[in-house]
Amino acid sequence: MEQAALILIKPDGLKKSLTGNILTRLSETKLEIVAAKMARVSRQLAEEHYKHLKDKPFFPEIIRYIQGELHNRHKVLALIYWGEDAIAKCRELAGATNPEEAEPTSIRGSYGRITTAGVYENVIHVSSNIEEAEREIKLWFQPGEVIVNLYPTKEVVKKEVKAKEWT
Ligand code: IDP
Ligand code: MG
Repeated sequence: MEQAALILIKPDGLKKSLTGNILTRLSETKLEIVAAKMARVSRQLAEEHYKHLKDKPFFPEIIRYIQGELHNRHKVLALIYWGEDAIAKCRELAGATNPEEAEPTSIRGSYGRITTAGVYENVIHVSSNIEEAEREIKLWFQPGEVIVNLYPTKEVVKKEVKAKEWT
């Protein structure tokens, strides 16, 4: 089934200059990239993204991690991969959540680590199922930033919205 997956190259992936390597690995899937952008991660976005982990003891640390506080890189590269079995294919290449348990040749197995504070720094986020992918994609991207119509949209007229234009 054709589906979409949200991929984030996390701040450690950016700081370690792994973007090229990770995208090369993901290109093995032959999936299509249908959206990509650098994104700042507000506390609100981070907490919403990881809301299913709110009660975990490591929650405050992963919020700091995804916001770039641990690496002094306050951004992530967000992409949407689209195609046949996109989620399973990307998760397979990413490897297990715990980088020590991940297949050594997987992205997380190759580049991840566990910090002394116990955070799994695993360089990449991949949506875990179709429902989560839809929730996450709607959180990270506006419809106009995606070059295919993934989910139903509606037209709205926006009045007096402050926006920046090139001078
Ligand atoms: P996933 O990223 O493989 O889908 P999730 O359970 O959604 O795994 O966890 C989100 C992120 O939180 C992980 O990618 C990892 O960075 C961190 N994390 C998950 N479980 C632990 C843990 O037990 N200790 C430390 N960090 C964790
Ligand atoms: Mg997850």
